[in-house]
Amino acid sequence: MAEHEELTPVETPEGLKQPGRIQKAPENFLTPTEIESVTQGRRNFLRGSLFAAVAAMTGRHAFAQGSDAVNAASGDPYILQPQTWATTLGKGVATAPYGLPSKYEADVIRRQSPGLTQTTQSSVSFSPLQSMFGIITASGLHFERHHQGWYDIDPTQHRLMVNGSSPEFVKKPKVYTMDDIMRMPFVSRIHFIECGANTGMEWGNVAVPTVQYTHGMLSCSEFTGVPLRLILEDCGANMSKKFVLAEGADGSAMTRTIPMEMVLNDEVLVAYGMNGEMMRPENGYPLRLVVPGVQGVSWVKWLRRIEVGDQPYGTKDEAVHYIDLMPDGQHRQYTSVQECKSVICTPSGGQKLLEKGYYTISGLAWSGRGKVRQVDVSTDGGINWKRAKLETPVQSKALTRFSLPWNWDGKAVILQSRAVDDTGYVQPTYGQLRAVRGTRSIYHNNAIQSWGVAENGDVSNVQVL
Ligand SMILES: Nc1nc2c(c(=O)[nH]1)N[C@H]1C(S)=C(S)[C@@H](COP(=O)(O)O)O[C@H]1N2
Ligand SMILES: [Mo]
Repeated sequence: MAEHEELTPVETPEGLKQPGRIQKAPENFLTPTEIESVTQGRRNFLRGSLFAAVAAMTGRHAFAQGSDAVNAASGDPYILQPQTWATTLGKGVATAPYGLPSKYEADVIRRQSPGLTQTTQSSVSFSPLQSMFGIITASGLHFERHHQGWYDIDPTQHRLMVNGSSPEFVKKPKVYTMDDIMRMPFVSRIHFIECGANTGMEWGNVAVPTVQYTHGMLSCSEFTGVPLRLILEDCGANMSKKFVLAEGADGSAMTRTIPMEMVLNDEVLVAYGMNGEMMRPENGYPLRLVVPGVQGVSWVKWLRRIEVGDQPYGTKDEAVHYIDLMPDGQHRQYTSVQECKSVICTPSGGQKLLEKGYYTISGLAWSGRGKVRQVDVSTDGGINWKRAKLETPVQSKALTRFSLPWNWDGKAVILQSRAVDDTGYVQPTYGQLRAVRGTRSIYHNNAIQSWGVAENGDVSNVQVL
């Protein structure tokens, strides 16, 4: 049987050029050479990528308006021709023993920000929020933040040690193997993780072009692991001590103070699972701390030690980094909870609305304090607001997907979303945030994001006070 043949690429028929289409950000297109490097070893890739370009233009970013019949009538070859995939044998089962995305999705990848120094070990890759659906981040698209690169640690060589800063704080200090940990009772919970520096460039009025770079240090997964409380009790820890220290096994000496209060309510997990499988090496395999609602840096990866203590540790990543520079020149320390925030992902910066007409505005909202209660969307730069629909069930300290139907009349507009959490806290404007926090901070920017839509349909990052 001959290998799969690609269809001969055909010009997009006029009938397919429908209203209501969104074009991807130009930088989110891959060149054929880049697609080749992603789909290496595939035959006919050039033809395939041409076809991909056509498919991308008319595919899931297109908003069909009941015009299939029109297309057929105008002679759409994709509906009239017998397709290769209907007339030949497909590929065999398990030709891809571990399933991968379609090659036509090769532009949906993590990226380093053009606004940051392109380093390798101590760097960030951002999640492509503009291309994601629902609330779960596919594991291969989970953002990465490493202070000294990542490791694929052999789980048989990984250990977790539990001790006290003073011997009487932990009666039976222990060293656990992965086998020990995985025999214990576990829970699975869906939570977002956001780096405290997410949206940090915007403090300094730097408008990075796409939502991937403004908000992409954000992901949400189902995590599986053992509540830290159980492990501490197993070691006879004195649970009335106020803090624990979490330490990673990598060379960055990542150590963070976690309030015992969070451990006692069973939210902090020693996790090994992510989205139904062992977590990915980039995200801390085989063991990481999950600290729901708290900034990413406290989610210590490659977790190797927990110490029980009676005061905050003030480690380098608590004294020098992840602190908020206030207008009076003082630093605010331990502002760890990620406050309520939201962002529109489509349409968003770098995309283009190709025609006026119907669109579904869609985005994400979250709060480190609990559930999202409400999201409002404005299409006039914050003067009028409409209540968006929230996809249910809304979960605590997890991403929440919102959407709003919208008819674009072809005029220049400014799109915004504003979230409210179940404590009643309302996501601030830039004006409100700067009034308290000044302009020179990096961390914990949860201000309302604005996307300007120009008359020609170009969407760009704009700041509204
Ligand atoms: N051991 C260790 N843990 C770490 C880090 C690290 O460099 N080393 N980076 C932290 C930071 S700053 C963030 S934002 C999150 C990122 O998690 P991710 O790479 O799974 O997205 O991990 C945190 N845990
Ligand atoms: Mo971070």
